[in-house]
Amino acid sequence: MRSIIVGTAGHIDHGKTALVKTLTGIEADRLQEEKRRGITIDLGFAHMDLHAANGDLLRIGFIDVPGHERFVRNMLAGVGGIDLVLLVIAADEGIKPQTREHFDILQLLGVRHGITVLTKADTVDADTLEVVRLEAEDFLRGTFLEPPKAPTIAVSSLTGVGVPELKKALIDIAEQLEPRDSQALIRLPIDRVFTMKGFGTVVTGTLVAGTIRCEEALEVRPGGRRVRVRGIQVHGQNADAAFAGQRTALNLAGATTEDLFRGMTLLPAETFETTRSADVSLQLLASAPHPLKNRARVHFHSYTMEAVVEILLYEAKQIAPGERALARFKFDDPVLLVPGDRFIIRQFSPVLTIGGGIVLDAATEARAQKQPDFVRTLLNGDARTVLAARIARRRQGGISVARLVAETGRPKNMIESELADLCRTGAIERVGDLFLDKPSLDALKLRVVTASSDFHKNNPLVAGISKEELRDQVGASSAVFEPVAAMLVRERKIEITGDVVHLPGRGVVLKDEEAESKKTIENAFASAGLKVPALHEVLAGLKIDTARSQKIVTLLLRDRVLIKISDQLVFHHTALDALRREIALRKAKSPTIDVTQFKELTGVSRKYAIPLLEYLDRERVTKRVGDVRTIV
Ligand SMILES: Nc1nc2c(ncn2[C@@H]2O[C@H](COP(=O)(O)OP(=O)(O)OP(=O)(O)O)[C@@H](O)[C@H]2O)c(=O)[nH]1
Ligand SMILES: [Mg+2]
Repeated sequence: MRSIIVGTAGHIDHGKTALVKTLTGIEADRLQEEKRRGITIDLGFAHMDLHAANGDLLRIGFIDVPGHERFVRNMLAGVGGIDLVLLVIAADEGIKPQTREHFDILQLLGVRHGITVLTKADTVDADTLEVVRLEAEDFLRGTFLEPPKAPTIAVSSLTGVGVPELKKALIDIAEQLEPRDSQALIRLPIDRVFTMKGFGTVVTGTLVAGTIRCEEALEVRPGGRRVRVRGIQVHGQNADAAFAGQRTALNLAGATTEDLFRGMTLLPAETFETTRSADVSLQLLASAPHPLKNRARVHFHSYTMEAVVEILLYEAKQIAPGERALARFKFDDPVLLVPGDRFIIRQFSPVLTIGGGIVLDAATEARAQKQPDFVRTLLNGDARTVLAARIARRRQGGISVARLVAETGRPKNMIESELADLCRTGAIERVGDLFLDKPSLDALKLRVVTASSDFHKNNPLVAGISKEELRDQVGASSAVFEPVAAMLVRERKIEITGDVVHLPGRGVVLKDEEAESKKTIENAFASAGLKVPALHEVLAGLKIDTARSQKIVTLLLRDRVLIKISDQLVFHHTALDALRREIALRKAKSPTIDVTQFKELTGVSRKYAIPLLEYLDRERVTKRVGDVRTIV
């Protein structure tokens, strides 16, 4: 069974609702006020089944929109998800302002299929009908509704004239439509929220992409509330699943009617992010009354959502009526947008549709500055080129598959297969869980090697640069740095010893007398046990100058050959290890030790005993309690 969504469009009172009723038998005007005033105010819904030529069932959902100029914003909430439009023109009135405005909107939203319906055919004679037909033909020239590519059918909802032809035209067009993508990520812009007795919260909308099943966990954006699908209805009938292109009602657990509004979107959980800015391709209608200036504020409509937006033009100071330009939109509040989304802009006062366009990028946080070359690639490039550009934009930061899914709104498996292609061509590379473009990765690798080599030059007596310092210097995240360092090790560009990075074959290069001095210092302390000499005395006995001998000490401390426990006292690590062992042995005899006992145990004077005990406290070998220490 195929499902398609048909929208009505056209001026007030031209017979849209009457036409939907004639086709489906359903009265789409459901509000009291609509019935009283005889006009449509909000969206109306109806449906019918037809049989395609091959006998297949065709389920047609109708979205009936209001024609009144005051309710264009409601019309906008309905037309975002339609496959096909019935442009309604009353034979007794011809083309009127909202015929034009609705038709502008349909074109800006990229609607590509439709039928022009000349309604109220019973109210005019054949000549007048012919005049209106010519007027319509003129109006539609060069558009997706240009006859004879798209049919024009005269209908009377009163007499039923033209209704069979209209149904046949609907079937013909429905058969040519590309089915919507049920494999894509779920996207349901909410158009109604209400409670149903015995069920609780119900939302409705046109499922523009994906498949929703019962019990599915979904997310509402903006806000991020998690909900569970308790029940599904498609065109008023219970269903196990709703597929892209269907009018869908969902009974939701996890949210009340106060939490949900028209304009919110239901999405797969933890997949998308909202944004406060987006880069777009914008077109100003030829009928717009003024040029659009940089920094103008306008109403923004996309699917069922509306917002206020400030327009920052990319290059021009203003856009003239009829022109296109790249722009960055700044939203007052976070919105959910995905590349490829169509939108409409309307000026504030008087409220009037002035333009629209297509969202190119909603992940503008990746670059605070405008990004003209990148945006042009998004506008003109194929899916793979766009993906490569999205990766390159992140430079050495890289980007994960999950982030690419969120940025593009495209399913994971498609992204992964394109990533595999790009990796094969060498344009991008996998780095841990992230993907980097080749030039950024090469530049980062070079920086790591250069920084390591510079460190050796500036610190000849140190084994190498610590990993963390190196990572900081090259400005990489741990997620990128670790795998890149591992790559460089495999490529024999660097070596890593413990936490220290150095170039292969490099490390500390000591001159002969320095090496000899190092041994002298080490021996002096190793043989002293706990009764260590003063460091300055040891250094004074060396053949090298103080600056160099200090560097050697730094090196010994860094490698933890010597350990400094106070400003004055330095010990060889073997002496301290032995001390720990002795303290541990003592614990078997006594759980505590005081200063006097410590002096006896180690044979050191008070001058050494106090700093040593304080060191042991810091090391959590002992714990001071008043005058004694417990052995931990
Ligand atoms: N004679 C005649 N009257 C019609 C026909 N279609 C609609 N009407 C009448 O025209 C009036 C307006 O029709 P609606 O269907 O409510 O018009 P609409 O386009 O839905 O109006 P809005 O939703 O307010 O924009 C009603 O009084 C209808 O009875 C028709 O084919 N023939
Ligand atoms: Mg109506």
